Amino acid sequence: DDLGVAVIGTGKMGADHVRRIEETVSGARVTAVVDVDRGRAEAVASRIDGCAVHTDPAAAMASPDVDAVIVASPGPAHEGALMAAFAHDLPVLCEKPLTPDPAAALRVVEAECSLGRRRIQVGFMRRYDAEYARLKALPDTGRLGRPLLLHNRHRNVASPPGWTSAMLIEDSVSHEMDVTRWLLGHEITAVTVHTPTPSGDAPDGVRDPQFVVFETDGGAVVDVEIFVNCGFGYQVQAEVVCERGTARVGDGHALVTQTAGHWGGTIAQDYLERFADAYDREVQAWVDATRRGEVTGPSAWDGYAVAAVSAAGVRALTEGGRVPVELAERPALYGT
Ligand code: NAD
Ligand code: ISE
Repeated sequence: DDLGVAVIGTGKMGADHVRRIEETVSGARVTAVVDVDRGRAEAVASRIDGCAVHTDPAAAMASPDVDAVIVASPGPAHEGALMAAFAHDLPVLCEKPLTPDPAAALRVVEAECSLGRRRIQVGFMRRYDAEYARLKALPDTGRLGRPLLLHNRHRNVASPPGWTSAMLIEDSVSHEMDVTRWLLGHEITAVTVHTPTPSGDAPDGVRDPQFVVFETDGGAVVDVEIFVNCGFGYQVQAEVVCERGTARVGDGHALVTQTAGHWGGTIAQDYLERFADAYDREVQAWVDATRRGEVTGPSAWDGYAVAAVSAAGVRALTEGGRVPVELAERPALYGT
């Protein structure tokens, strides 16, 4: 039987996950949508036969048609939705961040541990991107040797209304925090944030771009250029520098044209375009694992660790200097 999925939050990401489940993913269908803005949820549900509409996540989870949940509401609403999913014993794909605040993330981790088994996959979709997967496979060959440095560039066309300087760290650089931990297998131990004079195109008071540096417990140094009002495109690039070579992804896989005295190509304009295949693979992997009774992919612990690094990053941004990351002890549920 198809998995009945409730999607909580039908904004940009949630509506795209609904479309994905209906059009691309096999083995699942959307049986309920939830949004505090009922009209928005109704508009999304109107395209799907038999899809219920709710304004309260717990009401959707109580339905016998709901076997699993995708949380795509804003970060501060995640903790409540996750605790409700635990109470209804439902597996969850939770969009990043698990929660923006490490104390809330730790409460989620502790609640999951008291269930005694994993329920949550966190939406760090870059792990499902074909290019990042190739980068992850590389150092395993031993050919390049130990990773020493990881350079990242993360550029968005324009920040949404209401964006703050801290959100560059919490919403955007959080992806590089997960990539660093996953790709290198190191914990991030300290964060430093450098801020050049902001671009004239950044909204008033927003420090954009920022240059963020992580130190890791494996002795690597990682830098991230985050620039969310670059104007020209959505670009995510990563280069790992190892002892005997380097490997790099994200240079663009679009059509390249050459014509009288010029060459060029196109650049994706947002994450839904650049990471379309990654989101498809992420949601399909979640559906497949859920139907097998398993939970795989980035864990609540990974979500907590990123929240802890984000908190250090926001302190480094506001107070200056190098801020150590404070991490709780890793529970046995999440392995070593
Ligand atoms: P959005 O503002 O477009 O949509 C959020 C929706 O949630 C809105 O429709 C809002 O009315 C609704 N909402 C607010 N509070 C709610 C609550 N308590 N219960 C139910 N619905 C509620 O935001 P978005 O850009 O779609 O982001 C949603 C989530 O997806 C965030 O966690 C964000 O970080 C994440 N996201 C992930 C990626 C990625 O690349 N993985 C990209 C963008 C956003
Ligand atoms: C957004 O929330 C995402 O998660 C995107 O992947 C990221 O590129 C963007 O900067 C964030 O705002």
